[in-house]
Amino acid sequence: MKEPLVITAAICGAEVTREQNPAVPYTAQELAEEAARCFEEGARVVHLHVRHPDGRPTQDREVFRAAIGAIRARAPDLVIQVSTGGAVGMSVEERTQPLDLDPEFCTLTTGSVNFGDDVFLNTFPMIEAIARKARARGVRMEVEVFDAGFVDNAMLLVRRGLLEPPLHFDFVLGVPGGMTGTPDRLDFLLATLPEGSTWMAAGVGRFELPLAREAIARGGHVRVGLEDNLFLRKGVLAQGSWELVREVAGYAREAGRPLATPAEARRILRIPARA
Ligand code: KMH
Ligand code: ZN
Repeated sequence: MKEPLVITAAICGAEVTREQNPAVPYTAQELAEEAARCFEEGARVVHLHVRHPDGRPTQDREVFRAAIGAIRARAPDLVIQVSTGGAVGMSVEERTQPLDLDPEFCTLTTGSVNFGDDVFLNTFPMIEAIARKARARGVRMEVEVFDAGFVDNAMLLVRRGLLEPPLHFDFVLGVPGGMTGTPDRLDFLLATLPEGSTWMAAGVGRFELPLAREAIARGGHVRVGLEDNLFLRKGVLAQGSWELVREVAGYAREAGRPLATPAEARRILRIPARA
């Protein structure tokens, strides 16, 4: 049997707005509603950012606490992955607040990258501080790869004792300023992966759905959602991240990949069971 597919839903992000797509959730209740719908469509992980009620991104611990509580109430089996990336320009202290809540899973970006007209800054001292805090609290990390050297940087952190293999990688491809989202870029990154790693692909913008198919065909996992892409098809806004999850679940069916159960998703991602 083929490896079950883990779909992550990136439902909110820090950059996309309701002006661009009215389905972008901001409040705890909206995030929970969207997360639950994504779970029903087959997502097993929600990649979580939070917002102030007016849509401004924040990494405030209490805003995360409210969102996580609301999501757990609606979809108790869903893995909640908190962002430590936040929005460009945030400090490490700001970005790492959700780790205080002992989440199951978090992100760790292992390099800096041009991000549109901005820079998503992750110096080694910043990366190490985030990894140290996650490690100290026993939070499983997903390495976010926006550009070619980020896998090598992650291996440097392994040598420094801050990350423990086998690692799990997310190739976020198609950000203007980072690596583009074509199959040859995916293949390049896969060739650099250390033995035993798990991985998924998150195509940005028009790369999202084509890259999902490529990842499924190569035995990887997939992230989709409004954080990365607002459209179901050219010119057609997605009604929510759940619709993008539904689309990918259809690709999995066509490819003969079963969708992971919540328990399988935790096993595949090596997320320890928590009390
Ligand atoms: N919002 C981006 C600048 C993450 O969540 O860990 C960073 C980001 C990565 O979204
Ligand atoms: Zn994110």
